[in-house]
Amino acid sequence: MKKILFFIGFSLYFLLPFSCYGNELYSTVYCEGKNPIIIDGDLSDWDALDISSVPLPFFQSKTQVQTAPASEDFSAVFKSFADVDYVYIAVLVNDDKVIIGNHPFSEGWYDDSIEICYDGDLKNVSKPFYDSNDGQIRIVPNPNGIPYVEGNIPYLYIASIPYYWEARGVRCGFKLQEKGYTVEVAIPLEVLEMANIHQNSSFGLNVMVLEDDNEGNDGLGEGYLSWSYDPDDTSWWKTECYNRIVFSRIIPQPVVNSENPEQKVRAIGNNAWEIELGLNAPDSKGYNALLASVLNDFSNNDWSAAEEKIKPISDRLWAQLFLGVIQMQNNKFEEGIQRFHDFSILSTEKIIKEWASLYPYTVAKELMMSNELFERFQKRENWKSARILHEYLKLNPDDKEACELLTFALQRTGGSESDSILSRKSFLNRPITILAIRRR
Ligand SMILES: [Ca+2]
Ligand SMILES: [Ca+2]
Ligand SMILES: [Ca+2]
Ligand SMILES: [Ca+2]
Repeated sequence: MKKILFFIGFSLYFLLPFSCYGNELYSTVYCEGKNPIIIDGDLSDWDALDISSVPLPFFQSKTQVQTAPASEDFSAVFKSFADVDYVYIAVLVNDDKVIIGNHPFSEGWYDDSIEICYDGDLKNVSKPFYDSNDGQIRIVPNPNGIPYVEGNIPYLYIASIPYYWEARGVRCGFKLQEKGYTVEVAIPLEVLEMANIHQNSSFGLNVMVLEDDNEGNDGLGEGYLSWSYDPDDTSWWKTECYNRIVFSRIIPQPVVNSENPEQKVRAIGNNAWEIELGLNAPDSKGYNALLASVLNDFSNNDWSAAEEKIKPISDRLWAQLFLGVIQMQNNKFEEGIQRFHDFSILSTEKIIKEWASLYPYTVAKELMMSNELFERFQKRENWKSARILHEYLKLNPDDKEACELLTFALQRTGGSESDSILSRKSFLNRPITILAIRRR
């Protein structure tokens, strides 16, 4: 007996680092037809489903105070089900102070916000990056409570692009409540690469809720709650720790007595940049197949093929920004940066403007600094960073931080400090080929 116990203990010791801690199952219902749920943040339409809620048990602090907050200060549960088109997730958050709308696009995690991290097939989960059926969907309400969708897209350096998730057909709603808030999300099955839902279909998931109560702590929040145990906070770039949702019980097709009113998520002005979003006529029906093939190009590092596919989509806002990101990834820095610059002038939405104008600088910084990025790509790219900053400074010559970062990037490439500063001064009006000569 002792020997057996020893053997089990011994095996666990070796298995633990490789298998992930997250293997909890949430068993729920699915519907073979269309469910008439309205994605508006109001969860009263979920009552008829009679499904259980799951608490988010793990709290990770971002401050000196490590104890978990009281439940009325910060606690959350979620529930989920599916129909023929979507997986639906609802999150109920108790929060005594709801802080929203303070940060530019892609930095919503500094405020109160929700992250849905998924893995459509849970294959090869120890890989240090997302594959095409993995992703992070972050729901971030703007100051008026209208939610934006942020979140990392597979294979890209910095991969939160305005309107991308909406273009894929992801829909979300947010509603302030007396003691917190509620969020409702619909994710098209195509995004999860699930052809349909049948009995015991499953996919990987972590649900996280980020807490900010005062905009203190350098703008960072107090901490976050997580459904799966993810002590190193890796869910935003790999899927190793995710739990699993299983659709184990079919429910009858509900009676749909009237057409749903069109759920306009957001309209942004009345010009060529406009994107129309409706729950019943999602953009995704037209573009999800194309975007799936673009993600496949990404996985093969074929950025030019991806660029050619997105370029013809000239009347969609998301495509304009997505194209810029692909061009940057494809070393077309001048073209890409010009695109973001133009966009930051044209756009009428403040938080997207800020995102676009800062995007090249943020990528340059990320290419040198981030440990997570290093783990994902196994390299730092100082030269790429320097070239991006060079192009960026041509359009933003007064940006001191970018100037300093360029010096730093050049030092990292092996030049001496004086050499770097000299080069930096000569940068602004010289063609990029000057840089190429210095390359080792
Ligand atoms: Ca609803
Ligand atoms: Ca709170
Ligand atoms: Ca996957
Ligand atoms: Ca809060």
